[in-house]
Amino acid sequence: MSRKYKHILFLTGAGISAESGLSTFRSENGLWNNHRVEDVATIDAYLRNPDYVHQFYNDMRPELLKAVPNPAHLAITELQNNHPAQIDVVTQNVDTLHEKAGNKNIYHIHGQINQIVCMNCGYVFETWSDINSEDKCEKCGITGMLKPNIVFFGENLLYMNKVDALLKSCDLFVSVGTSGVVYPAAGFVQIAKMFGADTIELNMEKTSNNLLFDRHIYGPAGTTLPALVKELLENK
Ligand code: BV8
Repeated sequence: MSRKYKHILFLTGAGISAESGLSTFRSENGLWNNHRVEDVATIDAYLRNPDYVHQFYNDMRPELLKAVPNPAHLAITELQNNHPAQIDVVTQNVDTLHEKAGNKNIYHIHGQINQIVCMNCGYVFETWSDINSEDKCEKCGITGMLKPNIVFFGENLLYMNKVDALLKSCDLFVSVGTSGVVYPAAGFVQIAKMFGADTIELNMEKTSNNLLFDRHIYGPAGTTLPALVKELLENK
């Protein structure tokens, strides 16, 4: 792959944050193994028992607040600072490790743990504190309509128009640390490929999507992504 890339798109998942000590979702001791997804990450669950869902995310916030980026996140900053291509980061992660690493052009398609949205007026604000169903929206004053600004199963993704344009324009699509089972993100590689991008998958193991990638690099992202960035900078 010695193409001179003009537009590189990263799609990241929980695996890129694993070496920062954050749990992934679908490994043996993953986030979902202690909870049924249906009980915490669906809009019905939230409407049925908002405080149970609030507690799940209230418990997650302190861990994500203190997490630090690892060499995988930092490698993207290195590439963005030294490669002439447009470089975008589409992440399924709700942590803020890409921001903490200094990455630019970040799109949190599944939302962010430190953002709250009012389901009455749509007001979005940032906080790392606990929220619960008694809290009032500071914009419209309504109580009990605040929700983590996280995309639950059955909800539409954020930034989809922008991401659609990025997928059609990129000439290199790099997936990092995602099992490729959650849609529509799992289908992004297909769109990029259809529009002519080279596709590379960095993961710990083969994923359900692997036939769609031209190249596979298995191993911890903290090691494999810096090596790929070095290769891209040698061919810029
Ligand atoms: C939608 C928020 C339209 C909560 C999340 C049937 C078939 C196909 C699709 C569907 C279907 N039924 C329903 C659907 C749609 C559904 C879906 O895809 N379901 C799947 C599970 C079957 N999708 C949706 O509902 C989406 N919305 O479609 O809207 C719509 C509208 C109305 C009605 C219907 C449809 C919404 C999807 C978003 C859901 N929210 N999270 C939270 O984050 O707390 S999803 C959740 O999974 C996270 O966001 C996470 O980011 C995402 C993907 O998980 P991964 O990041 O891939 O993590 P995972 O643990 O799975 O994998 C980690 C990988 O890293 C592993 O492969 C591992 O090997 C690797 N790894 C580990 N360590 C390392 C590493 N790699 C490198 N280095 C390491 N060190």
